[in-house]
Amino acid sequence: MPNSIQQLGPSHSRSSILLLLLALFAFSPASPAQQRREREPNSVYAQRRAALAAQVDSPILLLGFTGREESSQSYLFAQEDNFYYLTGHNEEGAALLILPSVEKQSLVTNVTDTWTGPREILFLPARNLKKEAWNGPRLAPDDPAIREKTGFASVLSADTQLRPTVEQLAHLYHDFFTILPYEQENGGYPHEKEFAAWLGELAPKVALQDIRAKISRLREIKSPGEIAFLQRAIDLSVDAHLEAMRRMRPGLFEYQIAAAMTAVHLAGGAESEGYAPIVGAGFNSTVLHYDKLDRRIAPGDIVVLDVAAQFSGYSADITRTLPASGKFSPRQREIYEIVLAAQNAAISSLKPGMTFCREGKNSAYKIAFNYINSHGKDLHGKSLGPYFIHGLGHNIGLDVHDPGDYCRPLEPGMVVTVEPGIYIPEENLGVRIEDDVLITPTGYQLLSERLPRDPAAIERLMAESLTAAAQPPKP
Ligand SMILES: [Mn+2]
Repeated sequence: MPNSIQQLGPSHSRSSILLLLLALFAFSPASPAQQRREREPNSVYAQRRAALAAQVDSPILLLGFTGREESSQSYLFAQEDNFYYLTGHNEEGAALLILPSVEKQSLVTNVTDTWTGPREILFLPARNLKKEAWNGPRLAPDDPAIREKTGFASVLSADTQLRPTVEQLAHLYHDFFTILPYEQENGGYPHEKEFAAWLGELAPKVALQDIRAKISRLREIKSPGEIAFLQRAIDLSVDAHLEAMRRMRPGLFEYQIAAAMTAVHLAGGAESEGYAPIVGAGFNSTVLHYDKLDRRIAPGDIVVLDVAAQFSGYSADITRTLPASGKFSPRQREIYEIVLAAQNAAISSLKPGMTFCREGKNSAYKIAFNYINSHGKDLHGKSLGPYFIHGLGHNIGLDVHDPGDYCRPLEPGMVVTVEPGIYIPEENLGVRIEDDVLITPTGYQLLSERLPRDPAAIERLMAESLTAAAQPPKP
């Protein structure tokens, strides 16, 4: 569509071009929304909001993503994770207000005047038929069944009622809670900055407090519904890794293995990849977040596949390391077995109270690190500890790197990855094995157990498919 501007001859005035640009802006469709296959019951999202409301003494105001976060043509709208966690709402331009469950009168600026409105409000954009002609129907505040659909008793217009509500609250409270901008990876930074600035302008006397840590704390413990979604994402990812084991051949490009895995995810019902697939052969196996995927896999290569699906918003995170030709070399097998034993030692230690901290007596990281550091040597006779260059794992959930503090003791209901690795660039040799684990009251449950890790089992599976491929087709 922007190309049509070039068809305007020089005779057109600047103002007509400006008008055209305005028209394009006004009528250009927002990005289509990513389909989420399933959703938890509304009561689950309501419980999360109630848990948050019980922890604050001032209103919480959150803005969902607008749908203008990216200009890429392949961008599919996907709600901001914290907003989705509290609402299950996956459409553009929504806002959320949660009032504290207990009013503390001392914190209200004018004690004779208190908030008598609803205790929580979902703000949605008004129906826009022009946009719907492009993108399909969206929920709107005046839908007859909007309360049942969203689980909110009060759904108001984001266009006309959000601003006056915020202004009214600004007269009553010293503080608002929102998600304050920070500049870490995946922080949603420009969106947060824009919203904080808007709030600051609208309510200049109100101090903005950060609610992020309180939501993160809730997100660390998964609900049964979240665990079920994660299990579906994990199962699809296991299927994809099994397919990769069957297909792996020297001569294929890394991207062809990734494509075969992605196809399994999508055909099985995944909405998308959990993250950009990593398929790294040879030297690329030592690049942690390798993203080029353009090497032709050579005989004798080792191949790291860190690929997983997203289902209903939740991402798995699984890595396997395969011998390109179907059989590990003695050196590859030696390093593989060290990583596997380190992973087994770390996994079997998992239970409430253990941590992923680098230090401390309950550190599962140290169990893995110490194993790696005391087994095997590099080409110079040195210990392998320095080749384990990342942490032991992280929480997974709505984000493949879900919020969490590595040094916080594990609790039942957390779902974490366990992913030790050894990366020796000098030998073109990287090995990572990554599995997804649910922490239970007494220990752990390995959610990705169906996918072989044992090197002999992997070689057997690869050999079976090579034999099958060598058979003449059945008549
Ligand atoms: Mn990971």
